[in-house]
Amino acid sequence: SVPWFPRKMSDLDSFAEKVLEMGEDLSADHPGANDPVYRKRRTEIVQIAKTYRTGQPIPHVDYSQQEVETWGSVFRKLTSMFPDHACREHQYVFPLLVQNCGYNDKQIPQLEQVSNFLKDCTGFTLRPVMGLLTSRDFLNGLAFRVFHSTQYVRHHSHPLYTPEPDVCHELLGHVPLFANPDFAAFSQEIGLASLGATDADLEKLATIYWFTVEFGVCREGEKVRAYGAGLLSSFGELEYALTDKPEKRPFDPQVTAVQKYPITQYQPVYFVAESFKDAQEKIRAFANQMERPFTVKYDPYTQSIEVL
Ligand code: H2B
Ligand code: FE
Repeated sequence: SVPWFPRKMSDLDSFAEKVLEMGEDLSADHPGANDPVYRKRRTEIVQIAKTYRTGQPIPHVDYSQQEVETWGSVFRKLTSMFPDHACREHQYVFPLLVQNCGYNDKQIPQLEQVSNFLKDCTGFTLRPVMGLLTSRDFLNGLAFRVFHSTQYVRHHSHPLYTPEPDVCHELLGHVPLFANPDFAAFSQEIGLASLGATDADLEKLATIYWFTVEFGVCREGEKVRAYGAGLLSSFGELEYALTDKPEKRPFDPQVTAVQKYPITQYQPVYFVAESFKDAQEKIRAFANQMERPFTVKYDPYTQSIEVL
């Protein structure tokens, strides 16, 4: 039987409390695990995600000075690297985020403002999330051009490290690319392919997501540049990825989908996309050969999925 999947945007409300391990709790190796003040603050912030429902504005978070300083360290370090490492689409959008959404090292942009900006660019919106969702739920959101975003900040003891997504990773790594129409279409294509996919196909799509949206690199003339958010939000790996140390293979969904990868160390292999349009077409072809007894189409007027 076909796994359940959301048919309309408000169906995403059912994911609100379904988070994996580091939701309200923190796993033992998290830098904030033994800091009760951090844990309390995080619990406070994730209440927003827990009670958020489709159509509501995302409530404002009044970030503390300590949180802003952590963001500031990440912001300064990464923005100094973007000119030589980020892909051209990221570099095009970044100044627009500075102008329109208050991106700077003195304040943490609010998800609501960023979400409205993305909506104007590509129809993508942000939804606050308590922590990691299952791959299925997370990818299903992309079918609606919805990106589940954390709203809390990593622990201040390690400003340049986090074992899980935090608002710095989302805002500096993911958000700029979702403002690009071709990248938005590519991401939605993965989302549409994930609706009602078998567990085996879903694992392949999650692997493709990993090697593209998180760790993707792309060709720019003679050079290779980063577009994956995991790279764009990690100064160490961003540097490493573009050197000759790791292997670079052409992006091909059939091959990429079955590549093994470590999650706690730098990637030994990266896949190089020719362009987001090309990558989108390849994903569509990949989705067409998946074993799914129906096809799906997104209707932006009703924000719902048509099943054909
Ligand atoms: N959940 C959240 N909240 N953010 C993510 O970036 C994320 C997720 N990534 N769940 C998913 C899993 C990813 O690792 C793939 C699709 O498995
Ligand atoms: Fe991410």
